[in-house]
Amino acid sequence: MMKINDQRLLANIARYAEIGKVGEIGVERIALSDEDKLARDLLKEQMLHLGLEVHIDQLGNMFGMRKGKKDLPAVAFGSHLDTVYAGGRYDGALGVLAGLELIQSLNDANTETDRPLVLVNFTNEEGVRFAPDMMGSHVYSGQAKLEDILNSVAYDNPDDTVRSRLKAIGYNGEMKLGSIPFDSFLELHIEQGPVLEKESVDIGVVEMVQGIHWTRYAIEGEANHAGTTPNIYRKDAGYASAKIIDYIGDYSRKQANPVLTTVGAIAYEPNTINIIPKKATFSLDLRSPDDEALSQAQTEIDAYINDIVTTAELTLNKEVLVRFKPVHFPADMVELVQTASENLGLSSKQMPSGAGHDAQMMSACCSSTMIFVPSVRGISHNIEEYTKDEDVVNGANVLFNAVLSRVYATN
Ligand code: HGY
Ligand code: MN
Ligand code: MN
Repeated sequence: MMKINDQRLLANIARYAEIGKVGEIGVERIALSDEDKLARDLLKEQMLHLGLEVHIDQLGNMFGMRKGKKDLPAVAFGSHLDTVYAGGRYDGALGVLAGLELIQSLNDANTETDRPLVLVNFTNEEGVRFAPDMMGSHVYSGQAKLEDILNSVAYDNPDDTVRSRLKAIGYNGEMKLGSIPFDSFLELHIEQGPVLEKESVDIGVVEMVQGIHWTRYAIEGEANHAGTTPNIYRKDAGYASAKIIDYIGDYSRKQANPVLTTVGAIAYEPNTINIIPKKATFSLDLRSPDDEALSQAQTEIDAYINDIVTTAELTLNKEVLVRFKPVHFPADMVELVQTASENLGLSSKQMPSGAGHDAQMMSACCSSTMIFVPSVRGISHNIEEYTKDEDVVNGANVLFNAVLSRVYATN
């Protein structure tokens, strides 16, 4: 079994965590921001230092290619360097930097492989400023049109588009998406949930990723005076949205159905103590491993929203942002990770992923799978996000050996 250089990987993770540092251990590196650029520039420099061919595609996805002895489709691995607001240092970066480390370890050992290796940093996995999430891998795998995505507008600034920000940070690459053929894609990632830590298991062998629906709603009523307007004359967008958000929360809690519902973002206009809200905008994030249950939840929640809006004589604008189906990874890829974990003497558990990932998108174009390592207290998308050094190293070694078991051409 080959092993990575533990201290070098841990030092590199700490180095990237300084880019967009928040508090003690947190990181905020929003996609296509200046911080994202700094991290990308460092990755490019390190890729070149390792002798990799660096390619940037038209959506800013970054590829570091290590040639193989044969001209075959590449074994790819990686993740994303962007984070959520007030996020952590491991979500995404772990997969990219463990990939960089395994390449450096192969260079140290002067080991050649039949297949080329490609390290990938996908653009805008988090989707927090520009929808959809998993943007770079979603387009790379042919599931959305590049032009549509380049025109995606930032939630918080209509002047910023994906196209304008890619240009601003110098990552509006030339390479057509999908020009590097992949044999497979492997992603090491923190679990971002409590299971592995609770069950004291070293490695999560991910079998599937649940489906995701993202929608944004804007309800419009009429601003009016909080003191002079009797209830019967009110067109109160705030009150309507409160009833809806209560229904959405109950939907996931009251029924024994496998759907998680989250209203993560909400905004009132004019958002003033003595004015009845004219407008209420809120997001809806639905997750389920069961696509039927996901569609059913979307239908029922939309019906409830329409009913509330109509009865209160308000207006509604609904924007569909994401409709990603659950994805099951191929058994042979899951087996690869299972075997690598066992060969390294690590305990493992086959499990689903609650979060969306680039591997979920890459499944549409090549054999993909994921490796999880424990999240302390199951915390993620939070500046307290933490994974122990030994778990970081375990995950990187499993990725290393899973990749090695795929790089020798069978034919
Ligand atoms: O939303 C997700 O599950 C991922 O973090 N983008
Ligand atoms: Mn992630
Ligand atoms: Mn994330």
